[in-house]
Amino acid sequence: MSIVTLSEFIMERQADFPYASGDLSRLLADIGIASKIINHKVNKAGLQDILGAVGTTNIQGETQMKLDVFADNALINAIKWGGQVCGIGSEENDRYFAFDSEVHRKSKYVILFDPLDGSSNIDVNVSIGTIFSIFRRKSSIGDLANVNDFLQSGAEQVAAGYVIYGSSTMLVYTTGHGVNGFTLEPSIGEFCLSHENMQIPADGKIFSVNEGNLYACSSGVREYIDWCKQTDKKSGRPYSGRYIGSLVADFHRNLIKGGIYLYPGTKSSPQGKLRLMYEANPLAFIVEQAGGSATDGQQRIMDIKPKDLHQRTPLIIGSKNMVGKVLELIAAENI
Ligand code: P6P
Repeated sequence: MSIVTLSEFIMERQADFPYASGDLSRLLADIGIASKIINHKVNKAGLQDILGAVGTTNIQGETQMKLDVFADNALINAIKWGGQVCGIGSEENDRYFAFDSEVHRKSKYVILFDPLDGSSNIDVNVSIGTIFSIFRRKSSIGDLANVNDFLQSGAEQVAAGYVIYGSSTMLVYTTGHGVNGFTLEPSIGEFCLSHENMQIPADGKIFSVNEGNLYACSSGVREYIDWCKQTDKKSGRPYSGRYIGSLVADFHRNLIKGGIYLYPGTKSSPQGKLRLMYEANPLAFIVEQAGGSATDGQQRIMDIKPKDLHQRTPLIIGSKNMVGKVLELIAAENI
């Protein structure tokens, strides 16, 4: 079977965008470069002084791990050097960056990312991931990027993707024309097409939720998890609970096998834990392109009009029929 590298694939698919000048293609390639740099470090994490905390916290008050900060810098440097964006928003930085050079002011895109999601798993060698979301800027070409370039609903995304640093390293992305996965071939240092036109099964037998939070969740969510645990009449066995504690890893498994991931709101945190702009939105774009659904329990994730770069949202995402079942039970709790 002939090898198709990420760069070759991006260039081939550029024809999906009749007016594309190649900027988005170059931006996606820059992300691929940063991912290889991060992957190299993640694979060596246990051998270098790269584990553990930096001694600082991000805007969420979460302890910044050395690898978090490394990944953030790798992405910012690769993307800034590429010159394809006028601004960057990142989980690791309180405010967005607006790049003031002539090249960057003329760029068409902004990007938001979570440089290393699941960082609490870094020290215990569990899969972690990078998640990114790309918008066309709203401000005029030549101006500095402003906050409105970033605070766009997910439906406006032009591209989104994630990298999972697991038993193998994969980059999965969409530009609104389906979802394609690329596996890093270390011997040639290239991401190679391995999962073309990914589709999530409409049904699955896997639910991913932190059951420690369940009693604080709404009755509809609790009822759904209880339902999953009932013995299934046809197969004679209940669903399986699989929760890695790393969103990208749980999402990726469910994308391939079918399943649902839930991080709902709770009484103490009605907006849940996950961030809209660089976690929920990009994965929602991917899952919908793959035939699945993503909701906050009341509305489609990609319809949410953001008010803040780091705002949180409840997230229920995965196989269409499983998400539909949760929504039925949530709707019934208000009757
Ligand atoms: P909890 C990691 O911190 C993360 O953002 C997701 O990757 C993961 O699914 C979730 O939080 C785990 O959160 O509260 O269950 O430990």
